Amino acid sequence: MTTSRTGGEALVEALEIHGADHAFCVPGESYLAVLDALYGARASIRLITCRQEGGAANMAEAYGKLTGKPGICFVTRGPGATNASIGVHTAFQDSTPMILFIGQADQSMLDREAFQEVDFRAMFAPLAKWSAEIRDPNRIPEYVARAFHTAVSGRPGPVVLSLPEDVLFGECSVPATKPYVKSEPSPSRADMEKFAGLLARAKSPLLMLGGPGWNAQAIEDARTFAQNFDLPVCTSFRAKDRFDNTHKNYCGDMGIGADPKLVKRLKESDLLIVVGARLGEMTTDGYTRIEAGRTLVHVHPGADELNRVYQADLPILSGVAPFLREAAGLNAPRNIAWRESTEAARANFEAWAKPVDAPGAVNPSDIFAWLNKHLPADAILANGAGNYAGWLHRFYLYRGYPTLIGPTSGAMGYGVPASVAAKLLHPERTVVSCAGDGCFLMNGQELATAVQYEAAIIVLVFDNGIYGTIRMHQEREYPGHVIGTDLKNPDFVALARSYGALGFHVKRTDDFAQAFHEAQTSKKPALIHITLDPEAISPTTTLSKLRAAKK
Ligand SMILES: Cc1ncc(C[n+]2csc(CCOP(=O)(O)OP(=O)(O)O)c2C)c(N)n1
Ligand SMILES: [Mg+2]
Repeated sequence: MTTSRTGGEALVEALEIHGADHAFCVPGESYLAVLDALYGARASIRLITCRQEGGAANMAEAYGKLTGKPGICFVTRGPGATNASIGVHTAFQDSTPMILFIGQADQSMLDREAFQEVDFRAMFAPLAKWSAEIRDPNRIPEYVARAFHTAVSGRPGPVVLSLPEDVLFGECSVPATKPYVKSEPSPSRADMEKFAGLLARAKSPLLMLGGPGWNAQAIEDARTFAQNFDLPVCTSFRAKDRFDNTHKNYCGDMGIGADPKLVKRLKESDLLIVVGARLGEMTTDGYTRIEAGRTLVHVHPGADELNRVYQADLPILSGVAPFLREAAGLNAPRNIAWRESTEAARANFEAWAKPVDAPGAVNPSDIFAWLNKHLPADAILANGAGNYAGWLHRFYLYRGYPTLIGPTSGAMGYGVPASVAAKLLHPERTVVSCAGDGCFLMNGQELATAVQYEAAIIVLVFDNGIYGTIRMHQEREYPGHVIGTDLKNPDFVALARSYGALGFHVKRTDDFAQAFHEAQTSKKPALIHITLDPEAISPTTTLSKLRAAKK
């Protein structure tokens, strides 16, 4: 039996063996040999052609978030790779498994600044978990196997592989790779004994959930553990779907603009148990929320994340799932000292998540309250960055996992492509993309991809005519000095229709239900343009209040 095949064929063969079922791309002549091999493999790998590499990379990233398997993205040399870099950055910050393959110039041309030549190893060194260039077609199975393993192991993240043209057209004669097997650290018995001891001595513990490596069993185990010990449970920045927000133990989101009462609880807790989350700038509000004096247990699958900023009293190198399996089996004391405190935490959260008054004819908090009532528990909500996301994350109640796909990197333009990937993976589920007017136009072109592949996403465009987040900071720091933050927008409804999607315009809160219902029953991609009063800048303040505050 001969093993001879082109480099392109060997690469796609390896993808099939490792279980890739989708790949997201913008084509380039630099990797025609891969495209041809994908033609041969079209029954097992669905190739999604996008309109901009930023869209393709974000889709691959969202695929990684939703499946725990590396999202696969193919792009061409310099211009393609630079466009795709945003998705790599997000995958890094979000610990998402992903592999970006880049068509590279022929090796005989390299180091002459050949057409679109970039040293991708150097370019992606600080952006990716690992970046490499394959120089010999016979080493393709080895590199691809390592790429899959690296992307999923420890703290997951993005891998970038550069593929010189001669390597793809060349001959590969080595045997095929074996499928990768994910290895995941578990807590030791000594870890769990120490942990049980700390819990037994605690008076006001708090459990914080987040990060990568979750699955249905881990979600279930987190609930069992929290219930058994009646722990108040919060989630880290953009991880609100790791615990049912309607559960009596859920007490809020430790993201941007977190509930001050929750922050106070964090500061006053004597035992903070962080499972899976990084203790990053957003979750700690600039490294201010966690102070010395409390006992910290930090569970994380990446050794480099433990003790990175905060010295843990008990650092546990473990995936979230194996840790929670053990934690769910711990025996709780009969009398739990903090039971009333947990009830109070829940009452705070319920008050915090109640709709608030807002200036203008559309109140975003009422929109999310409506979605709480009408979306199925498994609906997926995607978002990018902007103040509109503050309304979403304060008022929408996530009830299943995975249902939240939003970047901790704070990348605008993520929501539309991410929701396309989600709908392709879960055609039976409702998938809603939330965007600001600024955010939407950063990757709104992927509405064409949604139409092309019949991915019936529902895009909510919250249009306040400004880059709201920046205007908010501008008014606070330099009141009245408005520059660079006004937007003159297209007619979003006409734009959606020109793509072949449905378009609706919502000018009053009460119009939303009808528009959403029509979008949902149409089974077509749809955009709902929601006009907001720019004054409604956040649930806690208005632009004029901010301006007045400094004067
Ligand atoms: C790719 C990218 N570019 C710039 C920023 C900086 N930034 C953060 S939020 C924001 C404004 C978002 O505007 P919009 O989408 O209209 O939402 P709004 O804040 O108005 O609700 C900007 C420019 C960013 N986070 N990401
Ligand atoms: Mg805006």
